[in-house]
Amino acid sequence: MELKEKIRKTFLERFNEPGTVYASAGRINLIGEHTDYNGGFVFPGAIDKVIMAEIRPNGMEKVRVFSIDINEYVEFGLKEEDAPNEQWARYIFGVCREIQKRGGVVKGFDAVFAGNVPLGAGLSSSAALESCFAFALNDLFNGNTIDKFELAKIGQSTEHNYCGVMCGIMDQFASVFGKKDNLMRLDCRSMEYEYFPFKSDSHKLVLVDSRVKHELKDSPYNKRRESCERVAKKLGVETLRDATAEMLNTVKGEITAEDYMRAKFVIEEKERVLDVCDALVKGDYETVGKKMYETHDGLSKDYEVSCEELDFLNDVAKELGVTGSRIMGGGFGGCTINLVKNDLHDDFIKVVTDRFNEKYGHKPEIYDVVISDGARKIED
Ligand code: GAF
Repeated sequence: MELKEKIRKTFLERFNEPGTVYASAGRINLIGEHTDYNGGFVFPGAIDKVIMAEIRPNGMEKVRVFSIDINEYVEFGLKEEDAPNEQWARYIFGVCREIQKRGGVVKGFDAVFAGNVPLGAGLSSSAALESCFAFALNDLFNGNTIDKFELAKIGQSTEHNYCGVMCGIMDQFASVFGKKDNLMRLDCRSMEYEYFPFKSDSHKLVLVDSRVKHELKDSPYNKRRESCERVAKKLGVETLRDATAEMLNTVKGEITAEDYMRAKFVIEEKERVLDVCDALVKGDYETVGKKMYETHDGLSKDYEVSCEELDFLNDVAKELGVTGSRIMGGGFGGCTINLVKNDLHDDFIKVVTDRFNEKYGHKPEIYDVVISDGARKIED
């Protein structure tokens, strides 16, 4: 059964009357990793995999919500002390609270949701969930008066204040602002952004999901951020966006070797995003791909957020002549994103699947990327 039909049917069974259906998307990121919380550039796009929810105000002071995928039902109130224990419900509770903290209105509602964004794959299922509810609650209770950037920030603050992940703005931004066939370059300092049409006749974007669990909470993600902040402080700049390789070298002896490697990666990565944008405009996919491999090396060796399986996927891609390949998202598992020539596409998928399976005893999931719209109302 299709996602929407499944949600409609379950909602009616549980709550008797229909509500309104909303969705928001997972994301990919072509390049610009761990740059968002350093005030740098990112280059994401929303994809055709979504979290979808049917929602209806219930006239009560509580939220009643059922997750089809987890097969769990949770109720919670709307005051700070009402926070649920279930992690998935905390995302929704956090969104409600963050809207209220900004002076927005949230009243009781019933909801059923499900999704096809693979969990823990680095495709931002949590941002899709937050953005779906932020968008819906803006529509249902606030007459769409909360602007789109604020909706993204509501998702980000939810991660910070209710889920323990000190993430940047990229995932929620992509999920809210995504536009079909377009990537977006976001300057995470000024928050200026630009759409870049991405429809190639010669190449495809392919995700290879190692199915190694990716969980940012309790992962060293927050530690990476702390390293960057320490170095920025040492350099007397607000974020590493304002740092250069020369500046970093002047403090090399005064910071730990680890902090030095983290900052070095971030400083190099912010330049790579700009280079990739220029190359894309010229249709120069070779340069785009070369930069993607450089990012992978940096994430693996300097930022140390890769793992054996992802390095293996990257090696196989390189060996097969894939134009570009790298670990995508926060790291510690999840997917590689691959820029693959059309005539190599089928062979690449076959060989990478077989070789990974041979080595690790399970097949990776393969997803062809379809760049799609972000948060939206699906049906009244
Ligand atoms: C995760 C975070 F949520 C993002 O903010 C970003 O830092 C990303 O990792 C790494 O680029 O997805």
